[in-house]
Amino acid sequence: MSLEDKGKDALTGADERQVDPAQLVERLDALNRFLRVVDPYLPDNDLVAAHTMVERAGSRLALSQDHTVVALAGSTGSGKSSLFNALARLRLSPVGVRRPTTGVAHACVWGPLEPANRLLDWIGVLPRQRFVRESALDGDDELALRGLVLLDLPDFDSVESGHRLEVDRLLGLVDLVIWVVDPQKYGDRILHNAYLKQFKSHGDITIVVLNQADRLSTNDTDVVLTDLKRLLDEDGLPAVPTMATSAKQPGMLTELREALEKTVAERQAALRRLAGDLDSVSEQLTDSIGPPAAEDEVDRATVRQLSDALAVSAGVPAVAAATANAYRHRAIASTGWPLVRGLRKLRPDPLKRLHLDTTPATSPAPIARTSLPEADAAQKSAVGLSVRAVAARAAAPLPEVWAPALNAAARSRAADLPDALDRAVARTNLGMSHQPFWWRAVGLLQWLFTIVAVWGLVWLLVGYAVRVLGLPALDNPTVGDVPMPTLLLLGGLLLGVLFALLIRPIVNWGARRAGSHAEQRLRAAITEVAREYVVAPVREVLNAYAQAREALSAVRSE
Ligand SMILES: Nc1nc2c(ncn2[C@@H]2O[C@H](COP(=O)(O)OP(=O)(O)O)[C@@H](O)[C@H]2O)c(=O)[nH]1
Ligand SMILES: [Mg+2]
Repeated sequence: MSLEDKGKDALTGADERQVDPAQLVERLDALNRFLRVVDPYLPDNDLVAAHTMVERAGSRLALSQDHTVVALAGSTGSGKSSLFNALARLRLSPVGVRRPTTGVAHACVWGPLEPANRLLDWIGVLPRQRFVRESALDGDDELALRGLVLLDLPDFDSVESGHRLEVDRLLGLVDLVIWVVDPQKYGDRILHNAYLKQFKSHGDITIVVLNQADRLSTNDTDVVLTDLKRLLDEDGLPAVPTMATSAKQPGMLTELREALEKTVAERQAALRRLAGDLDSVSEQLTDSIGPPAAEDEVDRATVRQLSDALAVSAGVPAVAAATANAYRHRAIASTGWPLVRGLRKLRPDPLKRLHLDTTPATSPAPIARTSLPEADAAQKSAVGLSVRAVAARAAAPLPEVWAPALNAAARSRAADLPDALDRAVARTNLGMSHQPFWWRAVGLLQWLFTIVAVWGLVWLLVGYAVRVLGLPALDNPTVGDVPMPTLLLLGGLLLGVLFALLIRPIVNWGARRAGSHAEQRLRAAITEVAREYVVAPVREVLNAYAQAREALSAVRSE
């Protein structure tokens, strides 16, 4: 640091930071990104300040950066207008003898007016309140202030409430504020609480002057300045430059002029102001961002609980039971005793009754609809609870402001759920499209037994007819003592019945297996629906949270 710089630092006493414009723009972009990401999810009220900041910063950066807008602010009679005139060395702004004084700001531009006009349009200073301090008039005297745009603000404590609103508006736009206090009112509560404390992230663009110091002895000036510094310390502004000034006493403005010259030369005030705004806005936003949350925050157990509830509401147990019944029904219809088969086939198929196709899932089923009953109230409320549990699980590590968004996301597609579940059930391949090979084999055997029995019966009948008609008797072979036709008839019948009985447990076992296979496939389909309709929207919010978190840390990084 050069000697000259040291001198200047001693002059202002502030620990000033250098703001890199490129970095500032990066931080602003990050804030913009943050807002874009969180806008759909967080309450508008929490974001107003940030939105305003981004917009203001964009406008200010697009306007002249060669100009520094400095406002003189303070309470009625502190001497703002007098200081304004004294600094401009003109009689521009009416010095208040009557109250209330003017409610609009006056501006004085050092250098040509034209380039500053757009800036003043944006700030909202009426053209007729703009004055020019042409350096040409003063030779080199005013050259050091070229680029300064000085504003004389209305009184913040005016009896007209509109004045205060105008002050607040202007304080949000200017690059640097000189608070003008006088020996009587420097401790004013409103000044400290409503204004200076709110400017604590703007210490590097704040100067406090004790005006009317010509009315105090040097000693008293020191005492008041010390007390003023103590108050500023309490306001959270320990490092702001303070100085005694007088609008009346020639020479008592030198320190202030030098501070202004330095500010104008550095062209940093506008950037520092925006950086300070970014600091305080991002500080407020930190409440909305907590620890990192992984997208897979919704754990398996929670998803499982949800898909269980959905499965019940979609009638999965009923369909699984119907599949088992259908297996039994079809098995008996193909492996039973031919007569029993015929009777079986008269009864409806349990799956077809539910309009459940047995076609594999690969075949497109455009109007797939089951005729399962709608979920009842208890099932619906169980689904509601599990959906909320997903939201709650995802919300657990996040700050509370995110809970409503997660809840809304989890329920965003609730209305489409029943249809989606029904479609999923209808499209699931229940594994019932092919007849097992052994059914056919057993079926053939049963036919064989039946043919044998019928053969025996016919033989017996023919033998009987021969006897009745008195024809020469047939020579009936016997096996042991039993005649062959009887053996064939009884053997065929017995084998058929025995086989049917033996097959039963195997059919039952197969039915249970078919039921549980169907249930597994249905559950997989239901879990897909749960993921798509409930978990995915929640993940979207979690993803937004992660992006917002990253963006905010970029805003806060310096
Ligand atoms: N002695 C003295 N009087 C001042 C000084 N500054 C302003 N005044 C007087 O204080 C009164 C209010 O000044 P004015 O500039 O209108 O204050 P404003 O309300 O803050 O704009 C006027 O009568 C000024 O003459 C100063 O530095 N010394
Ligand atoms: Mg005034």
